[in-house]
Amino acid sequence: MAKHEETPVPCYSSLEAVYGDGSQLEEAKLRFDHLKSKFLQVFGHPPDVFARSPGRVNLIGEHIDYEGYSVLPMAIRQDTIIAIRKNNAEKVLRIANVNDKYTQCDYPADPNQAIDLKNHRWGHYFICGYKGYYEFAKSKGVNVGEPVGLDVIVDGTVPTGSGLSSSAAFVCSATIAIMAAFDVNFPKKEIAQLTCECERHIGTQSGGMDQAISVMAKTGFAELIDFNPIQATDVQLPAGGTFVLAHSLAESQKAVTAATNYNNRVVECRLASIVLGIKLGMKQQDAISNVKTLSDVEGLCVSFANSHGSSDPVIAVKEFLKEKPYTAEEIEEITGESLRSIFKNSPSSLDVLKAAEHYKLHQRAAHVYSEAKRVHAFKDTVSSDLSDEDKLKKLGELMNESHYSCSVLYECSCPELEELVKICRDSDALGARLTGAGWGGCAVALVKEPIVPQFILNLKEKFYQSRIDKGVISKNDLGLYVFASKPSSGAAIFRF
Ligand code: NG1
Ligand code: MG
Repeated sequence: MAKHEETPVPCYSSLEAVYGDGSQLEEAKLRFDHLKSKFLQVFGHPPDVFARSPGRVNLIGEHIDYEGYSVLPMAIRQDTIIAIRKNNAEKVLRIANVNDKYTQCDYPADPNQAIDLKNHRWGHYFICGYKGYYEFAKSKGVNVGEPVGLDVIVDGTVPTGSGLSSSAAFVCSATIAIMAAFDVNFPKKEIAQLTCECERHIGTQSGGMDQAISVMAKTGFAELIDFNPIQATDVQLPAGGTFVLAHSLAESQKAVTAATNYNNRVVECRLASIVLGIKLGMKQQDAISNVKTLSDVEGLCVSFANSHGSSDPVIAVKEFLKEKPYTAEEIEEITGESLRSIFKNSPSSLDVLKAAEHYKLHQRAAHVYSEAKRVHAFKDTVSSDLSDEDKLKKLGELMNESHYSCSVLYECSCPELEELVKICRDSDALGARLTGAGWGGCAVALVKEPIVPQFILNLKEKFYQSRIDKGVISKNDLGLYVFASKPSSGAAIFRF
């Protein structure tokens, strides 16, 4: 039997395969019916086909996918559904949304169009998938023919800017919907790779975690995702624990703040790895040309650590990267080349250089290497012969350590997340941490199943009530911001 990730995205003729037979199915039926009637109303004909892809919560392994390290997310039930139909009459991509907040975006049916990053629009994420599909299909020798128009309606339930990957749910469902409209399909792992590259058209130098889990998830399992090549290994979480997601209500707009937040960290990691490479004996030019990520110099760091009786790459970080932030000039002295020249082929990195005052190489590298280890410790704990109770306790500790590292070394937390994580721990979570890119968005807490209702009540009282009183959120919407989550299924196509 082909491995799960080698098989194409499944195509179903009924909703049960994805949404089960409980209350989720009822909700899904309403959404699909609404999409259909809205499609008819906006475009004057019914859609041909639907695609869906879920959001995700990352359990552990933050800001290390783009450094080549494995991560451990699970899909959540919230997803993006897209209804689509080819429109041969007009060479226009008409992207509408069931939510009136997102007004219709029209684009030319041109796979070579540039995305206007200076003017962010929600429809840009669809264009990421559109461009990516054409690039990929051509590379696979698919006869793509002349571009045609597409009529599209989007319905997303993953809260935006929440660290739950609404963006990947959108990009993946868009890409898969476009493929379905053109009657092609590919192995899931190839779609995971392609959609990761697609999303980079929006200007963030993302790793591939979100797209990989959105496309490859399986009901009932978290997945250990490896990169280069992308691979997913099922992880069955211990019985008796539940992951609760809670929104800090600080929205992180990654596409807008990339230069100072997300891409800044990608650049800092690249600089840290080049400097480590040089300090560990590489020629300057070799390091600049060949070292892309911290995983590329891990071997050198470990060899150094070995000579000190350890296998921990952080030993090399402590030895060779100073704790005080580096100025650009200090790094250029080591590399023998200007930072502008090192990043000359990456416009989004040049934006980072413009905005940056200094570079914290020690802290970022220490986070990445230690977080990469925690992911494996998490996986090893799950498959160990500890009791479920002891496993859960250990997983909680690893989550707490991960949060500390994100907050102190990687500095991707924010005051609201700190407050929320503290409240989670004070309310007897076994562990709690920010999830996703950070700078806002959600925390994830591991909670013993029997206390989940009380735990959620505590959060409501200690974190949300004051925000309800101030009118930041409405009491009726609380369920959108704090909820327990089970590992859900990945992308799918529907033809009814
Ligand atoms: P969010 O911001 O939650 O979508 C981002 C990246 C991931 C990963 C995490 C941090 C994108 C699409 N996703 O996730 O690849 O790097 O941050 O672990 O940029
Ligand atoms: Mg995202």
